[in-house]
Parts: sequence; structure tokens; C-alpha cells
Amino acid sequence: EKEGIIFDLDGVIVDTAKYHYLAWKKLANELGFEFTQEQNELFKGVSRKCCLEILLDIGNIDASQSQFDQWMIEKNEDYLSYIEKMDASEILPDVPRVLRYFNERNVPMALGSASKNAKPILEKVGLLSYFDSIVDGNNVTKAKPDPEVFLIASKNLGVVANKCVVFEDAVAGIQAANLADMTSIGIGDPKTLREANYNFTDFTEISNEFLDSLIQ
Ligand code: B16
Ligand code: MG
Repeated sequence: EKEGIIFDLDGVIVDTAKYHYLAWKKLANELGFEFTQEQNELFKGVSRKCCLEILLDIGNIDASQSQFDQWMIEKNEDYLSYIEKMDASEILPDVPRVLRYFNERNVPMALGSASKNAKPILEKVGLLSYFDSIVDGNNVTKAKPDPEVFLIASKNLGVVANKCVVFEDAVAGIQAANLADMTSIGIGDPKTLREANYNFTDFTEISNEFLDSLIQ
């Protein structure tokens, strides 16, 4: 049976967390409170709506539904102004080598991200054509650690779940991959991502031999 590879976006392919941070910080400051880089860690892999809920909690702010929606739009517009300026120089180290490696071997690849902006970001950095399926915040109803996003990707690729390999930088993403019965590979701090089947700090640590072992 054939294998399939699923990549998270933010923290795996590009570091968009820094732009999310700037946009959330701007909103927090406008609302009169501070938002630290440390607090931004809690936002990784979390949907836009949940992020705003956490942010308003931090600032102790009650919002009406219409205010809440307005702030969601404001944050996203600010975020998109950063995305607009992205190019291939923002791809994380050795990601293109890994994508090419699987592409040359005809291993199907999908994106499994919580972001509703996944497609424009991949387009901006020139990697969209590598993916056979994009599953993102527009296609899922349940957030990671729910395995929904990865199960849809597996279905779209036509690859059974236990033959899928997931690259993730967030704890909730590793848990989602494990719940989906997929091979989970943590990209980032191995202590934080200790639930992963394999751990690497970044893609430069991953040899072609290891990639090969994933598709045997
Ligand atoms: P958007 P991932 C996630 O991306 C980010 O890590 C998270 O911080 C963000 O809130 C979420 O996407 C939604 O993004 O506002 O663009 O829909 O790691 O799942 O690729
Ligand atoms: Mg991520």
C-alpha cells in the first residue's frame, strides 16, 4: 500500500507565527494591554477564533458578537498585509529538498493547517504546486488535536491513515496525528513535542535515508 505525506504550514514550512504575533499584539495594544511573545506560543496551531478568545481573556475584555467579529477582521487584515510581502526567502531551511524528494518519487503530499490563509501563503512562497491537496481552516470544523484535518487529507490523497506521515510543530498537531493513527514527526523542541514518533529540530537534521525509510 502507498504512503502519503502531510505537512503543517506555520512552523513547518514557513514561520508565519511572527506575523500572527505582530497582528495580535497590535490589536491587544489598541485595546490597551500587552501581548508577549511567550503568550503567542499558546496561539500556535490554534484557530483564529480561539486565539481571539484567549487574547480577550488575557486582556480581561468582554465583547459583543459584532465587536468580536470586527476584531477578527481587523487582525486578519493586518496579518494579510505581512503575508503580501512574503517570498521564497521565508521558506524554512531544507523544506524544498524534502518536498522535491517526495515529489520525485511520486509520493502524494497534502497540507494540513488550521489557517484559512494557507493557499495564498503557499502561492506567495512558490510551493503550492507540490501539494495534491490543501486541507485548511476553510475545510475543517474541529480544531487539532481533533484528527479531522489529517483524516480529510488522507482521504483526499487516497492513502489509508496508517500509511500517512505528518510533520508538525505544535503539540496539538502531534496529538491529532497520533489520534489519526499516523506516523507523527515533531519539528521543533523535542521536549515540547515528546509525544511524536520521531523528533527533529528542523529539516536540516533529516537525512534522505530517513525520508526513504518513511516510504518503504
Ligand atoms: P488564520 P498552522 C495556524 O497555522 C497558526 O499556527 C495559528 O497561530 C493561527 O491562528 C491559525 O493557523 C489560523 O490562521 O488566522 O490564517 O486562519 O500551524 O495550523 O499551519
Ligand atoms: Mg504549526
